[in-house]
Amino acid sequence: MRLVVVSNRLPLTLRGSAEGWVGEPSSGGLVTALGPVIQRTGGLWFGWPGEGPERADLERQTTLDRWERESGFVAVDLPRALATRFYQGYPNQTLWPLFHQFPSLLEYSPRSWEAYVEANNRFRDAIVDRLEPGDLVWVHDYHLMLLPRLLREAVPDVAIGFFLHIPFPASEVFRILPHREELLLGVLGSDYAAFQTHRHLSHFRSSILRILGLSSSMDRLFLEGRAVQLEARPIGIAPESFVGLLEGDQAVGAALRKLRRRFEGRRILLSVDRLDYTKGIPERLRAYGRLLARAPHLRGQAVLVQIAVPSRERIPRYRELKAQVDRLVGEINGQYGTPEWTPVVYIRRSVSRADLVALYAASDLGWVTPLRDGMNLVAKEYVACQKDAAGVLVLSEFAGAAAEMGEAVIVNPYDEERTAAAVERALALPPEHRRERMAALHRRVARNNAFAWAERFTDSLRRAARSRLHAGSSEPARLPLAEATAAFHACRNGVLLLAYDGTLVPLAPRPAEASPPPELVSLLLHLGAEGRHRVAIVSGRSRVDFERWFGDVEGLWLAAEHGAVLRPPTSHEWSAIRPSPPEDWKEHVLPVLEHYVDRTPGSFIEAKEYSLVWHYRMSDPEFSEWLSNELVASLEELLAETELRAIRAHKSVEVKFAWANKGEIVRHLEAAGPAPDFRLAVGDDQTDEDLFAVMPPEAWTIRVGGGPSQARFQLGSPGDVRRMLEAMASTS
Ligand code: ADQ
Repeated sequence: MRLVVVSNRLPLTLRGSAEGWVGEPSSGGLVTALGPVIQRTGGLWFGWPGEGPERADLERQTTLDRWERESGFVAVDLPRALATRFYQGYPNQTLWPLFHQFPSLLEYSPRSWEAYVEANNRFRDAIVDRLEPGDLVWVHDYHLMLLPRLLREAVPDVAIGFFLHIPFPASEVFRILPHREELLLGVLGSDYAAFQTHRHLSHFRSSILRILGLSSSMDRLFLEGRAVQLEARPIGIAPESFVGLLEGDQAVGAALRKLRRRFEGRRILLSVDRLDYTKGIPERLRAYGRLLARAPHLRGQAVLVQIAVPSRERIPRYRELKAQVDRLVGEINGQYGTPEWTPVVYIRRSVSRADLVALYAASDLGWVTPLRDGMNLVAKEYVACQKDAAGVLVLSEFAGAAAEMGEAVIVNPYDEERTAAAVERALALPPEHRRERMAALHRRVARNNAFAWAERFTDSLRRAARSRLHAGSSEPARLPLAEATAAFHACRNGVLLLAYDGTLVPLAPRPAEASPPPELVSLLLHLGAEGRHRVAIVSGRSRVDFERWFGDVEGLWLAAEHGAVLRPPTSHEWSAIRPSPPEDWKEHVLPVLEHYVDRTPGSFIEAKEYSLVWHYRMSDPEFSEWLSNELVASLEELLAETELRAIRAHKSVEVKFAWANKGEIVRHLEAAGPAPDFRLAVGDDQTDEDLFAVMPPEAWTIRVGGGPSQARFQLGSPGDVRRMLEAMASTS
């Protein structure tokens, strides 16, 4: 299987030089880990190759063609104006600050959103042109969150995975985002979506629940009849590309010796970051200032080496940060520096891999304190270079890396005083103690490396896509509309059983608000063709609701309370399917439900003749979902020896008689006329499964919304059901 990687940048950036167009390689762990897989599987890597020239350039195009031929790197060229609006717009000025929990830095304009959509579409077009059956497509990061869905729509069967490198924010923060629904649905176009940590994954799940109303389990969710697998899959580094240099490279050896000479007798504290406001550089510098203030013995001894690569310099916030860092470095060096000692050595550019490795190895302390970070690879690189050494890692609790690096000294970077104290303590730890911690960290970094990460991701993606293709019985197929319509048109005696809420009408926040529009009633009557076909609404609703909405209507069968009571089309009389049971059971169940109402603001009880329901549609979705499990468990215990059952439905728990189920009603309806030659049953929740279960195999059983079901077919929404019924009514 070919691996097709999609990331916003290609591993090579194209630059014009005196010798013509040249590709400058980027050296991230992503390229190191995925490059060999691309090579081995004859795969492709799609990405932007860097800014293009004003006018078409033949030589440039020839270079790009060669990249594609030789390395599988496919350039997705974006017109200049679009590229600028895209990179400086929605991803970096809207998503980046918001996902890192800086909502006050969020900038948004409709034009930047349009550029985001346009760029994602261009990626889709480039990929679709070159896809082959069996390809595994792996989409990376926040620049391309719409892409999985765009690809799914264009090539429904393709295997698509998505990995988010940056944090996914708490749902309260995420919901601020303009176009939040599109982003979530975009990602859910994939078969498998993975995040750096369980916390990010759980934020994603709660956003899906709160914004799209879709529940998920820990590791998957259903939508549109597909499963999307979810997982936390922390990225690793390629340790050999650091350790290898350390052990075998002469330049690194020389650099290391030079550093040791220069800083002899001193303690090196090292920070390496992109110059980004999420990395906590000013906070760190201030904490260092406090450290020097509180620990005079470190003056003249400690040196903070801060390396910061400028990035996104066209965005004003980044220019401000640069000025702020310059100022803070100046202040500390001015206040504490001596002719023999500079407290902060500040290097504001990219350093070579050799120099970086030497610095990592020579440092006594790795100071990695982002305010928020998806993972933070610097923490892992530092550990990789400290094999058998006694360096200590000071790590922010807000870096994804903290979830895996418990042996580090974990700090809250916003608390500068305590950070300073923690650094002071870390420097004072006995060497044996430091060595032990570092050894444990080192083993983990070596094991959860970039190769293992890539392999596990592709394995999970492959499995997720395979289970979608072979979903078999648990997942109904899409309804072949023309065929169903034709079968109905050809029949003489049809029986049509239709659930109400969530099937004929959308779910309403308050049950009383879900009244049927008049066109729906006439559509249903029309389908009945004056008694030729039996059309029944089969619902858990009470007969009071039915009376209010369908009181004067003649021509429809109405089954209320899941089929406990029935009203035939020609009469206004309801009859019970079984003799009325004594009502005293309610006295036992009601107090239990009331206890849950008291605990769950926004929830309420609906009392019907044959059942009691606890509704929590308007309550906090996560809390009430969790509480409903507890309720069902305690009801099951209470009702064990009775005819009553506790049933879960959409955002509700219902206590009803086991015999009052929708399956019972089928028998009654079939007996009420000639043997049917067409059967249709449409429903959307668990109680409708009783209906599907008693239908013969050739019946048209349809589940509305995703998820496993005994139905043969599925439709997406009540709107789709309406369109189907209209098609059936059109010539009947
Ligand atoms: P970044 O925000 O770029 O990545 P990080 O994980 O720290 O952050 O990676 C930075 C890389 O750049 C490291 O490999 C580091 O060695 C290198 N680097 C930084 N400064 C340098 C300098 N001055 N000279 C040379 N090299 C330098 C995003 C997310 C992270 C996530 C990664 C990977 O923001 O949270 O860890 O993707 O998923």
